[in-house]
Amino acid sequence: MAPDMTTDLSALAEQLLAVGSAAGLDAGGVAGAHPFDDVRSELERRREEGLHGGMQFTFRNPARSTDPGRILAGAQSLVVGAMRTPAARLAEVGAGRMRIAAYARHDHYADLRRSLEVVAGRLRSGGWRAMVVADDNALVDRAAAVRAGIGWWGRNANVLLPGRGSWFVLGSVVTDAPLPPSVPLDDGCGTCRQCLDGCPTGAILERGVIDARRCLAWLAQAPGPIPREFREALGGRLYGCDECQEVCPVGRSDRTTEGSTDPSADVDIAEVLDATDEELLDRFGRWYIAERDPRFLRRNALVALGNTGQGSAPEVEGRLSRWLADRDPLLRAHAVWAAGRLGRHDLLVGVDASEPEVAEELAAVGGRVG
Ligand code: B12
Repeated sequence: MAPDMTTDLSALAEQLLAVGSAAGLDAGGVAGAHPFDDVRSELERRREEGLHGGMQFTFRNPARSTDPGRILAGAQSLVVGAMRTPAARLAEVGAGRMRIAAYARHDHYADLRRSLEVVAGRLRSGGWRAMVVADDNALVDRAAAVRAGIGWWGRNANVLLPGRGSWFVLGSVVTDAPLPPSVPLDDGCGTCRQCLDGCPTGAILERGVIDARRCLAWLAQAPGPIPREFREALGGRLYGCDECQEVCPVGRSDRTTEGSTDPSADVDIAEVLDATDEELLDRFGRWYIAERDPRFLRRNALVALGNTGQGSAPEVEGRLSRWLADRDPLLRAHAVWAAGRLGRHDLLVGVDASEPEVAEELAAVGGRVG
């Protein structure tokens, strides 16, 4: 079907934003679909400097992830949408529990894509072509949101919405409709640097530049061992880290305490450690889990056990003993660390140290190799 050129394109843009809002989007804007050349060079620079910490995502092919024309040939515009997630709760999680970052407690991306599909449907019904992308490696979502005037680049690298903060997931409809773009916003961070000072590991190197090798959100997702120097800072986190958003003053008054009563905000360490692979993937499989291997969630749970457990409690001793005897050297090594941190060096006698990573952990905690 040929596009309906009788509708004025400004009116169409307004209609699309209204349709998006009615479909559940909390903010929207329109941007041109020309390549994000500055982001491309930034992705390449950070990759060269190792700041990506081995991540693939948008770093894998920056020429592709910064060019909407690769998603839809002849792309002219992006209709960008933001959907609110809960604001993380401000209180600490209880003993024996692990914290889940606000954006990961529910499938907000599915809701976002559904709303964007409604917008895409409106475009298609007018004869235009339209494709939805959200949290897909094909497009740099934050750059699209900034260009569409939804928010500004926060110092913590997140897109900050005026008066509301960064508790939003972002996505776009790529279309060949030449819509008039929205007006980008001015910077709203001013001289504030609470996120730089508040990041538990100093991962925000300078304005908007995250060193993923230090970022707890990435360390909790990345494969391999959690570097020892960051294990205490990981605290009781199972997935994601909200610290640089929690300390941000933008939208603080708009923040609810819904997280404190949300049953999906945290989970028992024991539940994670005792669950089968299948149970873990059933429950958390929509997350990015390296190699789709739930052992990395157990690895995080062992770190949380070491950070928050009571070394003298019989159930903690039981779990430590169970994982100190596990066949997987990654998990045995993290159990060694947890036992050491809880002062249970007595449990380390006889731990199988035939793999170097376990022997190294034992040496680091001063445990005896039996
Ligand atoms: C890789 C990735 C990560 C990585 C790396 C994050 C990073 N900062 O690079 C890890 C795993 C650490 C991560 C963590 C988080 N992420 Co993430 N992540 C992504 C992903 C897949 C790609 C991001 C990317 O391309 N980064 C590469 C770098 C180069 O881009 P950038 O950080 O945006 O850098 C720009 C700024 O520095 C900007 N800039 C900064 N200051 C200034 C000043 C001026 C004047 C200008 C012009 C530019 C500028 O220039 C850079 C280039 O554009 C996107 C989804 C997607 N497809 O886009 C989600 C995404 C960015 N993540 C998101 C979220 C929610 C998070 C977390 C909050 C989740 C959590 N609670 O744990 C944290 C926040 C950590 C943080 N402070 O960044 C949301 C962003 C929401 C928002 N409001 O901004 C996204 C968009 C997912 C989505 N679709 O909603 N994430």
